[in-house]
Order: sequence, then structure tokens, then C-alpha cells
Amino acid sequence: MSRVLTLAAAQLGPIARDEPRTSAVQRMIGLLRQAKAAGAQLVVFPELALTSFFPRWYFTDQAQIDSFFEPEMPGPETRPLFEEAASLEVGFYLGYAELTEEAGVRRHFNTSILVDAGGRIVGKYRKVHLPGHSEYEAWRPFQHLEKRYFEVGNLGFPVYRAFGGNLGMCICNDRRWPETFRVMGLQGVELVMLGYNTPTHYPPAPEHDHLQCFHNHLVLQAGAYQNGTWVVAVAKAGREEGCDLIGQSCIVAPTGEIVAQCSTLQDELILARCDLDRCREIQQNIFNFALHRNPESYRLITDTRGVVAPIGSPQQQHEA
Ligand code: CDT
Repeated sequence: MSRVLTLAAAQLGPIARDEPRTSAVQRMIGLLRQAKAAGAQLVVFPELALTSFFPRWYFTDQAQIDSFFEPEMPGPETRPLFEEAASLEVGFYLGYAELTEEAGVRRHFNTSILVDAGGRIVGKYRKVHLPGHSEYEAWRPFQHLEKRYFEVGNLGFPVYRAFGGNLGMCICNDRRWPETFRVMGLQGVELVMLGYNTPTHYPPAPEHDHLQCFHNHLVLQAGAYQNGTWVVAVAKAGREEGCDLIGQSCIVAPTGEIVAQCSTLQDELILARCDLDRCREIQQNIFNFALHRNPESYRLITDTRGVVAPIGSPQQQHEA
């Protein structure tokens, strides 16, 4: 039986701070319809796709912070997206800010869900690598307060059996970390879906601004090849509230080749026919994990968070 999945990346242009969720949802419904007409079975939307990228602003009022979060999914404003997807029989990945309550405690996560072609949530992921800082930093032209507004995800990197394959999710900064892809690779992942909001300007190291798009594709292509998996990465792009966000949403084959790529910084759809069986070309050969990995040599990966430098090295003297 064919395991070709027709996949769409639905890039979004900027979302203004005063743009209501209903408007963002209508834009996504338009992309869903376009995707269905082109034969897509699964559509991937960006990180925090319902609102402007709010971690760029410093807020202290919890009610104001919570106004960017979804206490239920679907809720009144997002239900039309679920209903349209179900009526079109198309699945989707959606990134949003999740407000939940666990054991009487309110919790905030940067979350993505996988919804099947019947409109049912069949997978959830909560962002593990939260970039940025937790307090106001006046020197920055804009803030990146993910560490303030979100908790570290507590679900690990699950891989779900869905759409005829093994599907995993991550979110934005996660893509820069090889551990993200490897943990899913070790579960036989065949498609990793992710959304991102990546500013062109990186205030701590502006000398790298011109490399933002290069680094984006570098990590996506490496993650795909090194784990023999399809990867789809979808931007919220363009000038959002004065902050430029990169585009270049793309679909990457298990060989590491980009097979489709957006060319605007607006709402834009791209598609690829992804043969999940092609993962075997890599997973059963050059990166046959069972045959070639040596986990006993990789213990530092889970034994330490930071660098354990050799005694006498500059880093070691710096730590001491
Ligand atoms: N959303 C997100 O994770 N963005 C980061 C920006 C760089 S770190 C401030 C990213 O890794 O793309």
C-alpha cells in the first residue's frame, strides 16, 4: 500500500496585535481550502498561529498575558477551523499558547497539536527549548520573553501513529537542537512538523543576522538527513508590529534536500508528495541506528546540561 502523504506547509504573514483570532482563523481556513483543492491530506500552520508573537512585549498583568492563551482547544474562535478541516477531511498541525489546569495549578505552555482528518486531536507537544529571557531587558529593541510566559514542556518528544506513518512535532527553537530530532528518530519518526517565529535580528549577536535563513535551513536539513525523516517547517513571516520575521518555510526530504519552499513573506501555501517509505533509504543504511549507534559513548548527552570541559582548558578555568 502506498504511503505517499500529500503535505502542505501553510505559511502565515504577520498578525497584528489587534487582529482578532477570528481573522487569523479565517486566513487559515482559506489556506486549508486551497490545500484541499491541491490534494493535501495534512496542513501545517506556524507556532503561536492565532495571535501576534506576544513574547516580544513585556507584560506584568497576568490577565493581559492570559489573553494571548487558549483555555480550551477547540474554543469558540478556533472551532470553525476544526469544523472546516473535518468537512474537507484534511488534518492539520496548529501552534498556540495553551492555558491549562493540572492538579489545581494553572499552567502555560507553548503547544502544538495534531488534528486528524475527522477533526479529532490525536497528538500534542509542548515546547521544550524556550529561548530568550524572563525579565525585561531595556537594551533590546524588542523582547523575547518566552522564558517568562511559558513553562518548559512536560510531554517529551512523543511520536504518534497517524496519517499512515510515525509523526512527531516540535516548535521553533527546538529545531536548532539535535537532541530534538534524535529523540524522535529513536522512535522511528517519518515526519517532523514544526512552526516558527524567527526574527531576522538577533540582539545578543547581531553579527549573525545575515545568517538567520541559512541557520534555519541548516538545522532542518541536518535533522532530516541525520534521522532519515521528512521535515516540514512553517513560518509566521514578514514585518509583524515592526519586527521582521524570516520566511522560507519548507519541506525537506529524508535525504536532506529541500523539495518545496515559500518565496514570499505572506500567507502562502506550498505542497509536496512525501513518500514515507523513502525514510528507509536512510534509516536502513547510513543511519541504521540499531547497527551503528554506540549509546555507551554518548552518556554525557543525558548526564550533563552544560559543558564539562577538560581540566586546564579556558572554559574549565572560566567555570571554576
Ligand atoms: N520562537 C522562537 O523560538 N524563536 C527563536 C528566536 C531566536 S532566540 C531569541 C528561534 O530559535 O528561532
